[in-house]
Amino acid sequence: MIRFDILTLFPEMFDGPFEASIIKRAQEGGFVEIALHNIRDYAPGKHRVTDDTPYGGGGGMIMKPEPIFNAVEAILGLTVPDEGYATLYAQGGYPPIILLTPQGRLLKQPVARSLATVDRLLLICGRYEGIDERVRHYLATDELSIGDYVLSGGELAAMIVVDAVTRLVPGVLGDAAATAKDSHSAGLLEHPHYTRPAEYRGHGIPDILLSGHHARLEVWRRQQSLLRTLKRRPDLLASLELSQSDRDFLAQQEEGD
Ligand code: 6GU
Repeated sequence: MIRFDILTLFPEMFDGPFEASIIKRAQEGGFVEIALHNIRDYAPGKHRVTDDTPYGGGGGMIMKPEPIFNAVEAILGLTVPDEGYATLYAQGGYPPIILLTPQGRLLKQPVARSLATVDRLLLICGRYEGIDERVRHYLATDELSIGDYVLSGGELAAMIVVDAVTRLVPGVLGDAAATAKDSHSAGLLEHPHYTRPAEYRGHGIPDILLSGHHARLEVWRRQQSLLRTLKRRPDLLASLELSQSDRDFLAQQEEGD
């Protein structure tokens, strides 16, 4: 069981995506728990102000540190020491606090796998204009980005983190083998898939799928994965440990070009 605590100014954004499909089932099955916290509820004062203009000018609004520190302290039931949360985190028994920001390290499958090993995760959704640097420095234990493009806020990124991690929690997907074979798990893109009918609008399917030769089918699938990865994402191949037969097959493709 993993518990996600999501700190956001827009909790309503999460309603749809978390109420459907795998994430819904994972919550119902007790595999994950998702708690949404509105940062505004932790802002002091009658007006519950969560942002302010940047020191030194330059325009745009910056998320204030106080509501976020208050929220973390209330949610975790602790006081963040002056030296920062990292000193607590290093003692063990405290959850990671992840800031979603385009400046973070890139979310890749190994990052998701490593997050799936913890029992609690705090996700802080920044907004693009910016977040006071002291949140980064004294609260966050990690910063994640989901890709090299700019979103208006960390909310969609947080949903993606929750999805990528949830499907790795044992029991969430029926078939453990399916997860292992997924694109990027093996570091390769997936081979093509087909289902019935065997002929659709005059388009057939590869003969091997109807042949009943299971060993040959596995070879075909592996080669299709390799071929797809070579053509679409050669960068992925570079960082993989391939078997001799994989390398022979790929070498053959390069000759054919
Ligand atoms: Cl985590 N946040 C924002 N605002 N933009 C992003 C992102 C995160 N990841 C990629 N672009």
